Amino acid sequence: MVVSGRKRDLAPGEVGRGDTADRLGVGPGADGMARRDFLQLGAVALAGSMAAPVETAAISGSTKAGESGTAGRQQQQGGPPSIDGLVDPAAIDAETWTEPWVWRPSDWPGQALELNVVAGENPGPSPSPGNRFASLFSYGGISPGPTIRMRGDETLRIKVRNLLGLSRFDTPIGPASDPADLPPDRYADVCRLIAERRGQKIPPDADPTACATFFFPEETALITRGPTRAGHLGGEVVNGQHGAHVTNLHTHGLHTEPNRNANGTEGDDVMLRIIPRADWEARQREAEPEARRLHAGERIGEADFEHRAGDVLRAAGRREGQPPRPQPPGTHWYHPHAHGSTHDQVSSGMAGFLVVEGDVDEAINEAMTGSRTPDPSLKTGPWDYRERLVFVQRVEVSAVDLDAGPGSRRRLVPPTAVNGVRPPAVMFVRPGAVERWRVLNGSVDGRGFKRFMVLEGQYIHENDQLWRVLPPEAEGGLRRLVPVTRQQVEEAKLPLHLLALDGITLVTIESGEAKHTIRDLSVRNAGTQHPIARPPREGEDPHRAMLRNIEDCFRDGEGISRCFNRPNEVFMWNAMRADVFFRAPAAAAGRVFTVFAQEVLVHTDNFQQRLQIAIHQQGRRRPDAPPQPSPFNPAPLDVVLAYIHVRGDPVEGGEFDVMSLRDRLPPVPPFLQPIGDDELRVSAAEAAARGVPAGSHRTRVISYSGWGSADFPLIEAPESFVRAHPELENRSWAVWDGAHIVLPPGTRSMAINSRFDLAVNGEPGAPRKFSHDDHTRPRVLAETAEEWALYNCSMMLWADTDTETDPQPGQYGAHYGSYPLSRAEGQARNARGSSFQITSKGSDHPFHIHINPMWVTRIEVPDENGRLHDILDGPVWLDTLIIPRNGGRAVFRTRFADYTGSWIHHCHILMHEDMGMMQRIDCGEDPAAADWNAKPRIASHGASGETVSAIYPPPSLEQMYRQNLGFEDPNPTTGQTYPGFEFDVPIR
Ligand SMILES: [Cu+2]
Repeated sequence: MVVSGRKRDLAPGEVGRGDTADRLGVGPGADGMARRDFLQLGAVALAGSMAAPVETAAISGSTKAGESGTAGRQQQQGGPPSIDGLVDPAAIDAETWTEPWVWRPSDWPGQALELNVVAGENPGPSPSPGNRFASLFSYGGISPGPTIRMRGDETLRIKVRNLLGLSRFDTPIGPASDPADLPPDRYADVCRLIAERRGQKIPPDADPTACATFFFPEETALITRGPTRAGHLGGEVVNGQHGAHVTNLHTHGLHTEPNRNANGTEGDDVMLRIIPRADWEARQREAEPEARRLHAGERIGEADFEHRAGDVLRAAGRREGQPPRPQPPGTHWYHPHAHGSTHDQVSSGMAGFLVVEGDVDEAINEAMTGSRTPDPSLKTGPWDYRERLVFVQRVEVSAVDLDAGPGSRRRLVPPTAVNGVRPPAVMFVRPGAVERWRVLNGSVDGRGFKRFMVLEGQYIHENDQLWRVLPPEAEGGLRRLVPVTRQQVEEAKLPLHLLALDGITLVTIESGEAKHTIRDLSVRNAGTQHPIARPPREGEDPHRAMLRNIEDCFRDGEGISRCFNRPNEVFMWNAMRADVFFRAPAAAAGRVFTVFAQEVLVHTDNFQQRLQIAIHQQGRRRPDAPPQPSPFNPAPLDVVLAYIHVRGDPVEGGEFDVMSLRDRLPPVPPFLQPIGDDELRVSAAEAAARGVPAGSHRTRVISYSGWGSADFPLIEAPESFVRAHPELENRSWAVWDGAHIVLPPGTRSMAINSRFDLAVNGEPGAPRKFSHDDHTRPRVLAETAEEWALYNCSMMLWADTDTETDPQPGQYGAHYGSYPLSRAEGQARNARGSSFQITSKGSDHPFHIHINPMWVTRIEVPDENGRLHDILDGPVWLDTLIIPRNGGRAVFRTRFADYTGSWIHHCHILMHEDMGMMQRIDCGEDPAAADWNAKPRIASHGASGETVSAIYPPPSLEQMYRQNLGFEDPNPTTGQTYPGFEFDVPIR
């Protein structure tokens, strides 16, 4: 492949570099990982070869280090994997299930849990038992961190010490392209430069664009010639990955002080930056006085946190003459949240459970064991009841540390760990036993969306395929593996009961009264078929069949319901928790079950695009050509989480009716009472202060938007812009193939628009990246409630990828001149000509808000014509929700109780957050300073989509395109306006 001087020959429908990354699941809009991670990954597989195609290396990397559940076993490529060494749960003597150690504040009155942040720059075999890989960053060398169990009226003290070294990585200032998405000639320059610096020789016939290596920002800066800022000077006023060694602590799900406590300890303040001591020392050597100053929010080396859980609804308490109430019980978690290093640190395994215990647990414990406070990890009582903590996380197993040395900046495809151990571990249960599992999806990238379920039988996921283990055919023979279809998975699911989502015990409204409840998950959409599980018709090509299945998911409301609401499973996006009851059938002695997490597949457009590419390639292939890689590469990231072996005598208690626990649950506390319309209505005084009609409601509309960089649409920069900004060559524009093309931004275009009420403001302007003092930040009034409508403008684009018939000046990689079309229109054109494909993809953004939970009334997925369909069975308390892509909408109500000050909302694909998809919220006590929008009407769960759209108008395709393509980065030192000129929306 010739790369210099002329356009790289990319066959129509052939995937460019960007798509390779995407196929690995480390690609653009949908995924949390940077492109350089993918390139590192190639480096591992290639072992230094510069000439081998990245695609091949990457795919073999995926197979070697992917999601297989049985590390270290021999694999046969292509056929069934070997059965040798696969655990036989029936043949082992002891449970291998493990959980992190537990810290209870009540055991250590007045003392703090100490969390030491450490790094292994060259993580080797793990010091933790059972862990195949050590974490790069961790709390004290283990992952996950210790489990905190506390009561809802206790105070939690934590000391965080940052033992990491100097933050070295320099951050680009202002416009900067993604180094992995430069045009081929520039990209080749980067590769040559890196090879030179490492003393490597590139063979003359090698394709330098296949350089499977890590991009060093310093070296890239030489190519793009942009200014940078030294790592130890970073600060939170920078978007993009930076400050790799700065840390802090967020208590996810806790309702607590968001800023400093009165006694000087820290609250849940993510603007806090605990900088390494080495950063501080380096700053003292800087000439600039500003650098030598300690900024507000910075702490050197350590910080002391204090969370008073029992301070809930104190204002209401004062009014009623009641003391503050305890924090409602719930399964929460903690993790670092320093802007710029959030993805790297959390995905490295820095996280732990934070369980608040209380009346709900006592009621269940008493019913199950006779004791209100049994040891939750011991099987007790007539049903062998116990709790299990299930922390599921895709772990970045080695150096994603931007500051780690060259030798250690490698990584494998992230394996999924369960409680820090590469699964599957084995649990033992007796027939009829009942367990409560607190499941946490701690994955923070775009491939973390999972369907959690338990399957009848033993399975392994290997060679990109799920296999069921069957007993030997003959005496003395080996167990056998048979491949399993998606429909067989649907049929193998065991019943589950749901107690809580995001740690919050379910609340339902019965005859006007709020009640805690438990949901029997077997009844939801029972008897329907999952569109994706439908087998090909007689003689139908399997790829075409699967493409039709995916399209059917979005065909209409019924397709969406059948696709998103499945029986006996929990759809868990990033950061989500689910408390479920599992009951071993009474007649199950000797049987094996599998705890399983299946990738969601409809949470991005990646899978649909891959199928389109595969079908197009099939159509073009010569009969004698070698077979193409599977379009399912990377295969769905399905993970076997654990095995259950049912053994021993049946439990004494007999068959237990889990739903009977519903009647034992305590009343819903005031903090979790659903937010009624009256709470959204403003008082006369408040209406007067804001100058709005009395009887109005407080509302707000916010949009999340952005594309990845690997498949950013190809657009040309106007000549006037290029002439006016020669300094931005290779930073925001480049010459390629005779055209002036706009370069994909290194921070991607992820951004937020908090002025997106199109009824108030028909032209909402560009979205904005995070800046602490951004004037567009929402201002809310303490002790009131608001209704928020969220839109997701991250959308798919379509283009003809046959550049012979549709020449596109400047086309390279996966960048095409692309158009916003409805899904239906794009699919119709794809059916007419397979070179017309999805070329830029949208992503469902998991929206998370700190401090207060959300009473979520609607999560609406657009069908192929853009009509919105609510996938919620009923309103639910959550602290993280998905805003579905392509113009999807979520609506919630939230109260700003107890705390004033500042906190944030952000995307929980944490790479998106680091890149600026985060916004500060101010909560104050002056009604005139609040900036909600007044509305005569508000939404409800039961309302039609059209009714809600009349209140909160949805964006047009054109408006969505504008939100994704342009953004403002208002940071005072590093900001930019992208792309920097007026652009037209391409229509075709
Ligand atoms: Cu996101």
